[in-house]
Amino acid sequence: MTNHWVDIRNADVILVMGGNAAEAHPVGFRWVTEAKEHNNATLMVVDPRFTRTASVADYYAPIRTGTDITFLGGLIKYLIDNDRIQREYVLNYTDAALLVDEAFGFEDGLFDGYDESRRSYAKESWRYQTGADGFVLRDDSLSHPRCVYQLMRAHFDAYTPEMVSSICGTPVDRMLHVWEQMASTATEDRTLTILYALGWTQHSIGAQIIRTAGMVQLLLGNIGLPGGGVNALRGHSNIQGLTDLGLLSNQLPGYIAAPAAIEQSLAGFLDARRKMPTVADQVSYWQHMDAFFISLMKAWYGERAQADNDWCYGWLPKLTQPLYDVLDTFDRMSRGEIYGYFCQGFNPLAAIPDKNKVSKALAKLKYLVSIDPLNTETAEFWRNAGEFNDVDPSEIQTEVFRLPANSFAEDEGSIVNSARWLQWHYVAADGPGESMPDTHIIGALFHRVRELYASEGGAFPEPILNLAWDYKQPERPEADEIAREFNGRALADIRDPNGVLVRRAGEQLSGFSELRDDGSTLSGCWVFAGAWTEQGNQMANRDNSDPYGNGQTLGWAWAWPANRRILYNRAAARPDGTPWAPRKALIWWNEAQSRWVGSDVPDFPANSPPALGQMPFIMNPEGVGHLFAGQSMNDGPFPTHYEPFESPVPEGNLLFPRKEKVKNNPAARIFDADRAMLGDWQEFPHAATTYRLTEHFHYWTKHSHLNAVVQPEQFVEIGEALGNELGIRAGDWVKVSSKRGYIRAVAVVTKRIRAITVGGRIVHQVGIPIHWGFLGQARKGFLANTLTPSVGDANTQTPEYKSFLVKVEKDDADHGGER
Ligand SMILES: Nc1nc2c(c(=O)[nH]1)N[C@H]1C(S)=C(S)[C@@H](COP(=O)(O)OP(=O)(O)OC[C@H]3O[C@@H](n4cnc5c(=O)[nH]c(N)nc54)[C@H](O)[C@@H]3O)O[C@H]1N2
Ligand SMILES: Nc1nc2c(c(=O)[nH]1)N[C@H]1C(S)=C(S)[C@@H](COP(=O)(O)OP(=O)(O)OC[C@H]3O[C@@H](n4cnc5c(=O)[nH]c(N)nc54)[C@H](O)[C@@H]3O)O[C@H]1N2
Ligand SMILES: [Mo]
Repeated sequence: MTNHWVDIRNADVILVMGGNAAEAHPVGFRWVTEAKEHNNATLMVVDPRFTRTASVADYYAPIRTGTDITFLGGLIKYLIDNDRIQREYVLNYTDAALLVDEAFGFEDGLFDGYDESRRSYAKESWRYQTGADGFVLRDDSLSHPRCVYQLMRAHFDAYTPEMVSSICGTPVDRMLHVWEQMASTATEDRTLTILYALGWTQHSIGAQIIRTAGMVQLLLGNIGLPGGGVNALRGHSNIQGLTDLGLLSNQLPGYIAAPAAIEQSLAGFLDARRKMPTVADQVSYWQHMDAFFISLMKAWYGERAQADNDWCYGWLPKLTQPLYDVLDTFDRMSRGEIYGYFCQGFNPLAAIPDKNKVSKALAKLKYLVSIDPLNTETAEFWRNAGEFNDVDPSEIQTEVFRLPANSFAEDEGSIVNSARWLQWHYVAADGPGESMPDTHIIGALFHRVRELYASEGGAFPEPILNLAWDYKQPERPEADEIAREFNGRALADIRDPNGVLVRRAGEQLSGFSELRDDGSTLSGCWVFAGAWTEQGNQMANRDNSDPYGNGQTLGWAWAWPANRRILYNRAAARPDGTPWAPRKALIWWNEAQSRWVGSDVPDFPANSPPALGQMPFIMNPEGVGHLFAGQSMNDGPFPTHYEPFESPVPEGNLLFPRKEKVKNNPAARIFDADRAMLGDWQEFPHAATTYRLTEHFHYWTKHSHLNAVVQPEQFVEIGEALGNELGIRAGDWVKVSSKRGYIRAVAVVTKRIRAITVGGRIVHQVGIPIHWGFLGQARKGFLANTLTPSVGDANTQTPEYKSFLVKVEKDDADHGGER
């Protein structure tokens, strides 16, 4: 989230799109209710289904899955055509005025520099023009044909209401109503918050949908203000912490992109990530990359990391293409290229697309380890469960080890929520039986592996043998020890540029401004610096006082970065430092004190006067928000509509009809073997999506008796029109098939899913909850991912779980009762 849960109550308009917050985030959703009650906010929902969130909304609009770029792209055109943008904000705080390279182009659905054989772009022209002084060129009249504003206007010119409606299936009047409400926040005294989750991410164009939302919020002047922002409502309770700490296979802690195979030298690696300002006087905080990275190497390799050995850079793994994400890993595994696999809190047989592919891949392993408090379908992938898991155990030789782990309530530690708050929690009960905290399991495994390397050698022992591991009980690192290490400490006395001592050797750092690039500091995750200081554990803070009455509560827990609650909060004030409107005041320049004051921690130096012109987007070298994404995205600097890889539209991409190459995202992740497993609209005519229910948490609560009672049996949802067409009534059994397999379930025939018109043709949508499987106390069911395709987003490789094709048939056999 750019903002945070409590701050939702400051919004005037709330758009829930690509998520179902009332169902999947029912506790956080109370802040939406508070905004409605106390701020008279308007809540709008855009979803293929009329959801639980829609049921308490002021307005609902249906949409076909996978078409949100079109809906939001149409809005961008609407805002520009009707002059509903926040001009002063756009001119000063975005790149609208910046000029783009002359060679940049977009034609027939493709950006320049596309290489079809590699499914990727060269990106060379995807950049701003710079002058002789090295700074970016601009045209404040916004009329130059190469300025971002004009290029963006041209890019979305085809997204007329009629075109948008014919792609999305949203009726024009519904769409215009939503757009108009959103446009009403272009004024200085109103804000819109956008709440989204996996209805946006789980598409082959997922990251670009979210970018389009970011562009809309920049044009409306809603980023950095209370009640504004683009807010990802995240999934598992600590999944924010997972990405912060770099547990994705292509990241290091603190959002540092991991080194690639072509980056064999440390200097080149740092040069590519160290961003110097490209507009005079800007903060460009990534210019401190060396301090972040070298402090990380000191945390990992301690005394061994020294300037003369490049801080052990040579020991870091270097990424090859494709990456080591789950789609790639299971593809390699299916080709027999992986020997063993560890699942820690992960049930891939249930969670990963194309269950039959995953099942065959697991069977090629020598061994599989499951570290989990519960038994999982993955750990029992070899078990024949009839139709639900139709395998022959005698053909599977994989050895499975199950290591029982504690669950969160049995461990101490921090959990990072969607709002970037690190909140400390304590042990509520000891784990049962032989279960252990995850940290102890990993600690013990690490020591066994290290002993083997020490006694037997191995291909590349140095990084394992030399890893710094200074915990009191080496096999049992404790949460507080790890947390102090993430925060970081001084290894020598630290002085500021004037020679004044800021930190003594051995002391905890107070924040990332104290990190150094000379090896005199250590920090396991630079964005967490400040979480455990000399004043103690800031994550345990529990003071909820709210002196400004706007819910920022700086004394409650600790938010990264620097305990800042709203990112880019400089944008909450005009260029001259005064708030845009009194009711949206957050931080402002106090002339008498010569500093920024207010209810949040300023997102840039607090003593930097407005006259200096430091702009709010401090992580960007230009200091402004990017309407033009430059080279940061793999599939283009501007978002473009592409169809899901399985699309119900015969003409393909209606923006570029019958142009096969740009029917789907030309840079999305797809392997050849999976392409052969895609179905077409003639055989599989219905557009399907998958989703959650409040009563279950993924695949684990079916082990709990009470959850199994409230939501006992697998079902799929279809609209009344499709029910009538196929002669299916509520309670009938149906068979739902895709190119990859089939499931059987009870039909819920509902008014909540309406048939929509796409390209002049009726399309039926089918809803498939994900929670059933062949284990647990609920009735046995099919894994929903039997149906989904193995296709991934071009930037994140997140699978396209939310848009694919199925065929629904009435199933006359009686599968009722306990099976
Ligand atoms: N009770 C419960 N809560 C949970 C979870 C759980 O399993 N159970 N899981 C947690 C996790 S890990 C996550 S990631 C979050 C997920 O939170 P959400 O993303 O909110 O949950 P989903 O139900 O997967 O999908 C949300 C909605 O997206 C809609 N949708 C599908 N395709 C599209 C599309 O193309 N466009 C638009 N606009 N909408 C679309 C679906 O109809 C659905 O209503 O929930 C978390 N919360
Ligand atoms: N079709 C379809 N597929 C999807 C999705 C979808 O919307 N549609 N959503 C996707 C999303 S967003 C997600 S997050 C994944 C979820 O996929 P998974 O994360 O694989 O599923 P879970 O069942 O949430 O969790 C896996 C295991 O973690 C264990 N666990 C819980 N606490 C702990 C702990 O403290 N330590 C350890 N070691 N284990 C623990 C649980 O017992 C459980 O067995 O599914 C994805 N798959
Ligand atoms: Mo998730």
